[in-house]
Parts: sequence; structure tokens; C-alpha cells
Amino acid sequence: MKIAIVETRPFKDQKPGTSGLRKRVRVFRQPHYLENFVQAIFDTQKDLHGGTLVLGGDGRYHNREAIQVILRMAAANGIARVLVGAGGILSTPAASCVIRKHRAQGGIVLSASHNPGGPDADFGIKYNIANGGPAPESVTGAIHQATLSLSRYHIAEIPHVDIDHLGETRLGEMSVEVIDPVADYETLMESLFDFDRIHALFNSGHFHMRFDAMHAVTGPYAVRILENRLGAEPGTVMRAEPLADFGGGHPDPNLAHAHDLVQQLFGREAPDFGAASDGDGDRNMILGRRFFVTPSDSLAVLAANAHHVPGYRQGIRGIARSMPTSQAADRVAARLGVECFETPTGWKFFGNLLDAGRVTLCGEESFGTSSDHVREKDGLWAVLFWLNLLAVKRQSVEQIVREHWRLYGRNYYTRHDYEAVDSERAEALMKGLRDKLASLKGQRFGEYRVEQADDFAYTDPVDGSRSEHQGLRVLFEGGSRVVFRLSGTGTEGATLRLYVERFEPDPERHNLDTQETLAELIAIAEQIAGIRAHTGREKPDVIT
Ligand code: VG1
Ligand code: CO
Repeated sequence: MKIAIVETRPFKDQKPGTSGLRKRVRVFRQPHYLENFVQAIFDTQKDLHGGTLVLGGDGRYHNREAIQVILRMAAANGIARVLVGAGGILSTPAASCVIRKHRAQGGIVLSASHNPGGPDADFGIKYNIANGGPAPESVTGAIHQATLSLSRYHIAEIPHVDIDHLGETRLGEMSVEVIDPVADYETLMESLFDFDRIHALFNSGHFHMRFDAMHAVTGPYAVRILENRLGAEPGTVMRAEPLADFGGGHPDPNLAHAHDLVQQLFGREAPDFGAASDGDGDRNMILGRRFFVTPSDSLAVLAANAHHVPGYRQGIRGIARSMPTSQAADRVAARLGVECFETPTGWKFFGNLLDAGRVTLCGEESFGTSSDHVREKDGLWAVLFWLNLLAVKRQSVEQIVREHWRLYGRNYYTRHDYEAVDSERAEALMKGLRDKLASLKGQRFGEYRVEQADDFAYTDPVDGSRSEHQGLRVLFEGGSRVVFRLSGTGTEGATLRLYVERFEPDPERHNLDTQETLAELIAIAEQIAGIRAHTGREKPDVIT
């Protein structure tokens, strides 16, 4: 096997964001662009030398080409063994599962997650470490540093590798094992959930669900597990086939982008349960019949009911949520008497807490929920968890959530996204607000009084690492809050996220319209930050 050493020059824009490096496909297709980033991974992650790498992606445009390049570079960089998902497919949670199960030293997942795909859309690459989780900031920082001074990369001169048939081949010294992308994951799910009971629920003939795979990676997983294994009727999974451009859609499971699913669940003769997941399968949206479960509530409900599920029968050790996620889970943790952590946005901040055994469940308001079974958020896992609860409790989704609110109170919650805003204007908004924070304390806005206002920073309780500037928070007396953040996953301009939350203990007031009951707080956010003036936008692009 001949190895070429190719001369290259550094790219200055290879700094990973909230979850990996995401760019337009045309950026990734520039000569040497992908190769440089991959070489930076191999140069900095020494354990991979002589070790095992897991490789797969969400099937988006450019996935297959990138896999071929990475295989050739892995062979040239002394990787001993690569486990690659057949067809180049591995969902993010499945990759995490495979890394852990096969004790790999790391993994590369090719995905830009919920961002659209296709020749004019987005591509992405994420590196996961040996615990199966997203690389922490220390690792992404080192990779980024390496990209800034890269002058050559190593690549084997070999023909195309067949990744479509299961089995092992050799590339020089390196072995390539093409694995079934679903099998290990399915086994893990079966070890956590009561498959017999869920099967009986589907068999009863009184329970119907729809799962929207959004033409993204979860299709094959959902068909195999929900339909083939658990007996859901054929056709339960919609948009099941992974397509390179996600069928032209935006593989983001929210009320706007999973439009058909939402219509079915809110229509006449609606099924009992609906769910969707995103491009790389780590997000989930949960719907009941004519009922939307906010991701923050979903985390709280799963935590409060975990003992009904075999994998969590012993109880949970603690809960972690990202800062902008509603405080509903905190109330559950308090009642259970377990620790609750508030981390910055991004799954990488949960890794240490999970590894240290301090938390069992984690969640983000952005449709991410998971547990210590892997080190990523896990869309289908959340769906199976809900199915297990539905099978045990024999209540509707709505009944379960309403009962939860009665017991714990309701955290009304919304997120407003202003997408593709001019970056300088977005920065100016954040700077203006940051400068103002100190003066907000004690100020009264209508019925709300500011208790605290700060620029959120986090010190990891396990390794002491510190992360600053993780979002601007205005906290009001009584637990209401507004939070401002700039997205770290977009590829065009800036995306401003406004998160709004209000706690309502009174069960008589649990039936209000979310946007109406939060209208005053939304107006206060506008008053404090001047969103309209800064962004030039009259209203948000997406309201969740
Ligand atoms: C968003 C979400 C964040 C999530 C991240 C990756 O990040 O807010 O909670 O962890 O996407 O999710 P940002 O920086 O755009 O707000 V995924 O499913 O796109 O990998
Ligand atoms: Co995702």
C-alpha cells in the first residue's frame, strides 16, 4: 500500500462549534479541507494509533465520499481497525453505543445534524472520544489548534473500499469491518426497555403511533425496532428512507419542520402517539393525540417515572440539564432527593457527570434527551422510554403530562429563534445586553422583578474546567427567566435564541396558551435587549 504525503495549507475557519465542525458542502469540498481536519484529529488523538476508530454518518450528501477519504487517511495514519456502519450509516447515538461496546478509542460521525443537506446545504464532522461522547472543549480546542499550523496530511493510495457489504477487508495493515448499523443499538435498547410489554401494547389493536424519520438516519433503526421487532403496524414510520438531501426538508423535529406528522397528530382520527427525530438521530419530538410535549417537560416526566422502566428500576442518580432548559426537571430531582446540574448548551458538557456516575438522565430544551446508556443524546431511546411508560401506565400522553403538572406545577416554556441574522448586529445585541446586566438587578418590569442577571459560566464539577460566555440570563423572582444565546451550530450569519420560562403552581392555570401566558416576559425581553432594533426583524423565524 502506497502512502502519499500531501502538502497543504491551514484553513483558518476549522473551529468546532456546539457540536462539531459544520460548513456548507461547497466549503468541505474545497481541496484538502476535509483532509486537513481529519489529519488534525489523527495528529492530536494519539490513542487512535494502533487503536480502533468507529466511522459513520447520517447519510447526507457527501457522506460516502467523505467516508472513503477518512478510510484512506486512517490506513495511512496507523489506525489498526475501523468499524464502519454499512452504507456509511450510523446514527449519533448508535455510534456512541458502538464506540463503548467495542472499546474503540474514538469515533467520527459525519453529520450536520438538524441542518439541511444537499449540494447547497450543510455537511459536518464530529469527533467522539473513547467514552462514546462528543469531544470535550479541551479536545476540540487541540484539534482546532492543530488545523492552524497543518502543512501535510497522510493518505493511502488505494481504490474505493466497499462499505455496502458486511464483513472484514484489509487496507494494508488496517482492518475495515463493515458492521450492521442497527444491531448493537437494538441490543442495547432491548436491555433497557420492556420490549414484551411494548409489543403487547402494539398488538392490542387499540394503540397507534406515527414516527417521522424525516428521511434522515433514524429510518432504518425505527423500522427495525418499532415495526419489525415491536410489532407496530407497517407504515408506522413515515419518511423512513435516508436520503442525501432529506427529501428537500429540514431534518429538525419541531412543530414547524415535522409538519405532516403534526397535522396527523392534531387531525381527526389522530393516532395515540407521535414522534420524530433529526438528521443524525439524536433528537426527539414527542406528541400525544392533539398534544405537544415540550422537551423540557419530557425530561422531567421521564425522570419522575424512570422506575417504571426496567433499565432504571433502581432509580436515577441525578439529572443534568442545559442552562436554557426549563427548570421542570429540577423539581423532580428535588423531590427524588438527587443532584441536579445546570450545564452550558451542548451534549459534551454532560460527559464528565455521566462518567463519574453523578447523573443518570440528561436533557436539553432543543429536543435532546438521553441517559448514561450512551454518551450522546438519543432520539429513539426517548421514544422507546415513552412507549414503555404508555404500556405500563395505560394513560394517554396528555394524561401523563397533566398529572405531572398537577404534582409539580407547570413550567411554561418557549424558544424564539431569529435565524441568519447579520453577525455584527447579533453581536451588538449581545454586547449591549451584557453591558447592561449589572444594572438590571432589582429592577421591576410589570409584575416581574429581576433577582439576578449574568453571563452564564460553568465550572465542571468533575475536572474543574471552566466555560464562559454561555448565554445571558435575566432571572426574575419566583423562577421566571429570559435567556439570550447565539447559536453555535449555524452556517450562515448568526442565530439568536431567546428562551422564556414562567413557573405556574396553580393547577387551575395549567391550561393557558403558552405564547399568551409568556407574552409579558417576551415583551420584557424585547424591552431589555431591543431585539427588533438590533436584528431588523419583526418576529422570530421559528417559535417552539
Ligand atoms: C443546538 C442546540 C443545542 C444542541 C446542539 C446540537 O445548538 O441549541 O442544545 O446541543 O444544537 O444538536 P446551538 O448552539 O445552535 O443552540 V444536534 O442534534 O444539531 O447535534
Ligand atoms: Co442531531
